[in-house]
Amino acid sequence: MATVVIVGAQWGDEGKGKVIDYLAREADVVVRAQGGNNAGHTVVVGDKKYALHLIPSGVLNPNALNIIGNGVVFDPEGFLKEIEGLKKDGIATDRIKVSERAHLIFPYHKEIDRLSEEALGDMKIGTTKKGIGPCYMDKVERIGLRVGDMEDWDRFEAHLRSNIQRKNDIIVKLYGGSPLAVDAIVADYKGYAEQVLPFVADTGILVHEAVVESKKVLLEGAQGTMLDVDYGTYPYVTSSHPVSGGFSVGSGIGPNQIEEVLGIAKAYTTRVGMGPFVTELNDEVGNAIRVKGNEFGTTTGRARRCGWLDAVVLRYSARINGMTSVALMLLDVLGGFEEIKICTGYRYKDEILEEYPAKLSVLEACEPVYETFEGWQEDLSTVTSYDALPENAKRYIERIEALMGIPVKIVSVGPKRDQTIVRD
Ligand code: 2SA
Ligand code: MG
Repeated sequence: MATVVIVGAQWGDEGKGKVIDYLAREADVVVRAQGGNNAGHTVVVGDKKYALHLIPSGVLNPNALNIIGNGVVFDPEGFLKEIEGLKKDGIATDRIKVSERAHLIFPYHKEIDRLSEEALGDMKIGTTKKGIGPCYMDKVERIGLRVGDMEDWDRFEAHLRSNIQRKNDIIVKLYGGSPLAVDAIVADYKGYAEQVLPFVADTGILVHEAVVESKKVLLEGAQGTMLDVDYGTYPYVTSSHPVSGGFSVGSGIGPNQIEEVLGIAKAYTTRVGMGPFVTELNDEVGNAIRVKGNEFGTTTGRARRCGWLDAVVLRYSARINGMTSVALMLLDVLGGFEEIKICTGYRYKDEILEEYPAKLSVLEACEPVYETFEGWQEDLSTVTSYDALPENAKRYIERIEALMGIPVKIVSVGPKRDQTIVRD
């Protein structure tokens, strides 16, 4: 392992947390570069389950440096709660650094996220309501406040007061909501500043140095390719770039310094929130997958939509990310089905599409074209080598490799660290 990006190949929740934790045991540095605490990574160590949202999964490795990069939107309240939780479990939090350039999330971002979703009605995105989109909007509008700005308190406070006033105007006049209390927010952030500033650094330098010194650097993706603001199912996307290209900008290294792109794909497909999903199963099979795979959001607890594996998505995802290999997750969940399916193309009017369409109107009219595979009845959760997998499971994996044109290097058969098959 050198400098590796871990990227979600689908709509998030592919099991990235587990792979990151697995690789983070050998990593010197683990970096988050986009998104915020809308992410939810579940990591299982022994019998203990950790739900991480903002802090990189490498925090469970006592030797790794954990970096929240400049591309992240940073909610200090959420961050401090997570720190608190980790401390309670006896996990050291002194190896966490936060970029001074990361943009701060404020209560008005969350409030506007909520009100905007409400106003959209049937057209709502189904966001996590963590204020992610509104915070990135301010960043791009160039009125945002960054973590490092809290160091010059007087200047920060003046800017914050003016921002709250401006946002209150929007909350009241545009959405008919109630204005937020200015002094209370200022006081809260004064408290956060004291607690957060000791973590702050020019993190780009730290990542660069690690790369130059050939240390093992893991760039930890959140969400997934199909939620990318450019490449995902726009507008049903998040406001950042979860694709591999986003990691250079979001962490502060050059694109040529990223050596490997490991895509994480679930053995089936899920998404939370609204938007097109060609292989969605609104039936008993979909339900069975949801229950067996425990497909409920780590951040919001929402039931995830479930369906068969979509190789149109995976091929697209492999291309956009320049994926060099794949980790196939949650394969054990597919055990017990008589037959399982992979979607290899979309039927649209009289055509078969093999490339993922950009237009919602086309996507909504697409029907999946399936290849059907014989299932396996064996329980995979105790299988420790590729050879010991049932033939039908191997056939399924090898077909995925052929469809994506890259090797499946890791197969996961359960949430625990030792339920991981690594192929040479
Ligand atoms: P947002 O809040 O603006 O980023 O929402 C925009 C869309 O992005 C989706 N999104 C996610 N999809 C899957 N997993 C995510 N994280 C949590 C988890 C989700 C949860 O890991 O389980 O707990 O519900 C995540 N974060 C954002 C979101 O559903 C919208 O479709
Ligand atoms: Mg998740």
